[in-house]
Amino acid sequence: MQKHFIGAASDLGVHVNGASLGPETLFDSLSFEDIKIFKMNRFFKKSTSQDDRHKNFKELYSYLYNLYANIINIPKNDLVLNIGGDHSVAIASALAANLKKGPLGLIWIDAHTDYHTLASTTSGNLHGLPCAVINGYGAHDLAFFHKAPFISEANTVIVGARSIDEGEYENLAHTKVKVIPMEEVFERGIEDVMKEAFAIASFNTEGVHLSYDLDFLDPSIAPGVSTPVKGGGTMAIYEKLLKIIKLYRNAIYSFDLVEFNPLNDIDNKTKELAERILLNF
Ligand SMILES: [Mn+2]
Repeated sequence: MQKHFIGAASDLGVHVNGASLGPETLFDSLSFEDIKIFKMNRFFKKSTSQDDRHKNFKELYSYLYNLYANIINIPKNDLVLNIGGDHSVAIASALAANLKKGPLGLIWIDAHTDYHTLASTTSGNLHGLPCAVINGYGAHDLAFFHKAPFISEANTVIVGARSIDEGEYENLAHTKVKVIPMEEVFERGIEDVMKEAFAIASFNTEGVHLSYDLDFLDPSIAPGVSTPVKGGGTMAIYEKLLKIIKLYRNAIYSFDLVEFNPLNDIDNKTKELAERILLNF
């Protein structure tokens, strides 16, 4: 089985710049053979208006469509490792994976739930929507290019959430998505939580799309992200999670590593953690 490293070099989904530099910075020091980087249109000027509730929508839509179309053409049984970029790029990777191999389950490791819709977002930053879009929840305008089924809410687990907006609570309350907040990760341990997550995501599915947002980790060990939230995964949790990913390797059909922002990194801390996650595959 061949591995394909995709550099989803876009930060169109977030008001902070820098996540678009993530893939190149990471691939710089690693010697992966099959790498393809998708850059943003360098002539496009990102929207910064506070009043813009759907920032960079058209540009992001075209970006995702192109990424999706490319991932679909990767042979079905090869492993796609999609490196962001902000988390909106997971819309392309997860839905392409579900089209090729579905029905898949979804495990979303993240400080945020990313469960806004175009109607509920208050910031207008579209990296706050991808988990909902992948479930086909609400108006999934960001994924009109995707005609095949979405990933079932009942097979979706969000792990590590500790920053959930009011609108997201309301959206999630209408779904069967299992949310395991960071507090619960500390209480039960990451092994127990991930065991449950894989059980839910694997139930009657053909595999799991695992989406790892680096802001799941505490900013003290991983400062190089765009939207850090205190109270996240410790170094011990990070190490355990590496082993868990290895243990469940066969259940993982495709993988995202997102939100690495080199401009916010300190002493390459985040870069080194991200590199080790990729080398783990
Ligand atoms: Mn996220």
